[in-house]
Amino acid sequence: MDTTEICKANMVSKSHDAEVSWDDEFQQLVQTFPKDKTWAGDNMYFYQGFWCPSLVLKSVISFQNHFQAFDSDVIVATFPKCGTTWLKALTFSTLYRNKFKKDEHPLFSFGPHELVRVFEYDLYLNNPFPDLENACLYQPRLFSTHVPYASLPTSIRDSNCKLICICRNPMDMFISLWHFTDKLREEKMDSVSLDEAFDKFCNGVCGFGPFFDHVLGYWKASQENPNKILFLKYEALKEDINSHLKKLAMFLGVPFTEEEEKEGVVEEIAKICSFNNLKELEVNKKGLHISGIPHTDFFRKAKVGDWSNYLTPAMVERMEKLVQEKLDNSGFTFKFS
Ligand code: PAP
Repeated sequence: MDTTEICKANMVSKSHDAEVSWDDEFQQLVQTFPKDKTWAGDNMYFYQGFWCPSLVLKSVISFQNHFQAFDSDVIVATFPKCGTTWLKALTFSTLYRNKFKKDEHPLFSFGPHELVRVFEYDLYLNNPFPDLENACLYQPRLFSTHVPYASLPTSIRDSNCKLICICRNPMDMFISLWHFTDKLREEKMDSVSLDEAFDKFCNGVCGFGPFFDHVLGYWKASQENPNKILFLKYEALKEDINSHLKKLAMFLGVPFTEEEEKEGVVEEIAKICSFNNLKELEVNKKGLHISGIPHTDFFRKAKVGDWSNYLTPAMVERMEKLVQEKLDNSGFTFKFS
């Protein structure tokens, strides 16, 4: 073996040692966190004030420790089931609209989750140092996360990168997640009933929850720093997508020109990203999301108020009280129908 080979071998063995010791450290760390189950029966750990699914705890920590944000980065930050898929499609299409020809839109060939990759379930899942330079089709870089604002890597909070958030009323969000975890529950013996899941949800026990802490964390940060964080509501986008697309483009620093508006570019993006269009695209009808869940499971009904078909009057009353208590004096409101 020559000197270079010996050096290389030493480096490999050192990085292997570092990995092993981080694994040991991680296993010990995990033992110290309070534990509960997701609705599908998987473990979750209470880490830094939120319930982190065990699958992504390690990748969340890697993301926190190693991610270096650029000022030009754009990050879609959401609570699960609040409109992530839609917001990814809208942000991608708006930000990069001049990078591809109209009839060659990448959404025709890739799902929104493939085009805007998520830190914890994808990029950092099995790799503390993923190749982020090749993780995005275009520049500036565009990523996503479900991690709460307070637990974001410091470089995201301290840099000038931009965050785009979307929230949704908790009753529709809850029902959406209930359906999403349906198949996962079928496969597990120790999964929970709708009543139990609702009780857990109201008590804040839900992946990336408590829900209200997550939503208010981003909302308050957006109030303090509106140039850095754009906070959107699913129901408001449903009511008027065009004005929200203009707001989004302005926030991203790529406002629609008068000519673009005359040519109907805003309406075109709204149409491409619409539920009916995305749901019917071949690319979204087949294949699996990185988490192993079929792409089709990300497109269900997309209705505001679907909760009324599932929740009992007692559940609704409990949630209304909770909303009142949690949002008291915050100036924040939800639309339920
Ligand atoms: P995620 O956070 O796990 O990625 P997310 O995309 O937020 O999931 O949630 C899926 C919900 O968004 C589904 O709602 P539902 O269960 O009430 O139907 C899904 O139907 C809805 N959705 C997906 N794409 C769109 C879209 N283009 N426009 C509006 N809603 C959408």
